[in-house]
Amino acid sequence: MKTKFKHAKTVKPVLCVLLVLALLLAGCANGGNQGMKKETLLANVDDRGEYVTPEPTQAPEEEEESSSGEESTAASSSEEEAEDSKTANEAEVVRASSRNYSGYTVVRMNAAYSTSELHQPDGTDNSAKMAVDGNEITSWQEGVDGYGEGESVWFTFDKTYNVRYMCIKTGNWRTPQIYSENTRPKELSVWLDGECFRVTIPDGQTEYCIDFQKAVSASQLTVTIDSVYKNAMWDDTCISEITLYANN
Ligand SMILES: [Ca+2]
Repeated sequence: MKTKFKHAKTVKPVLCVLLVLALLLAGCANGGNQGMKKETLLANVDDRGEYVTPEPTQAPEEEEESSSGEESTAASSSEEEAEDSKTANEAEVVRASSRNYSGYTVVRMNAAYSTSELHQPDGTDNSAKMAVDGNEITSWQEGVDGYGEGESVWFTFDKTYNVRYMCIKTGNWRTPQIYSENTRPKELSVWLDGECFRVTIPDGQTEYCIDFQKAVSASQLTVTIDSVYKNAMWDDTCISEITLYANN
């Protein structure tokens, strides 16, 4: 009898410990921040690894304001702000040589991704990282049928930067002849996190600078081909080099 009583006494604490462990495990499964962090860093990829166009950052702020009282006023003023910021996101495109980048930091890329890339028989690397390797000879080339309108390349940074300029060499800069034979993007959507800038890059083998007119806080860049110059021999659209300059 004594033994049975002792055994029953030790079972209760063990059950309690198991119950606490089960609750802790359930908490991790529901609110694990690790998974959310990773999802934020790779915001352009869904659960199946497919590309998703970034959403503007204004939306979450709108929800917070409307849920904190004075609902109709807060919602409408928030809508006006969102509309203002859409029209405010106009960047100036100028020759890269017309801006002074001294005092600015070159943004360091952590990783590069694209919706497609061209695989060539000779094994030339045309992946996304070729657009940020500091070498104008190499390039990212989209790999879908046609001109690649709607294809994207995107990059995550090593930290959050206040980005002011984006310099870009569109087309394939390997040689002037190869430049003229390959397709160049004309209109681009440039996303710095949730802020979108739609720009038109002039044709010609010249480096251009997208001046965002303000410092844009971002840890990720997405560039989408909206349209191209359709006067080349090949329909592979290329970007040879992208350099971002930040003031931090
Ligand atoms: Ca390159």
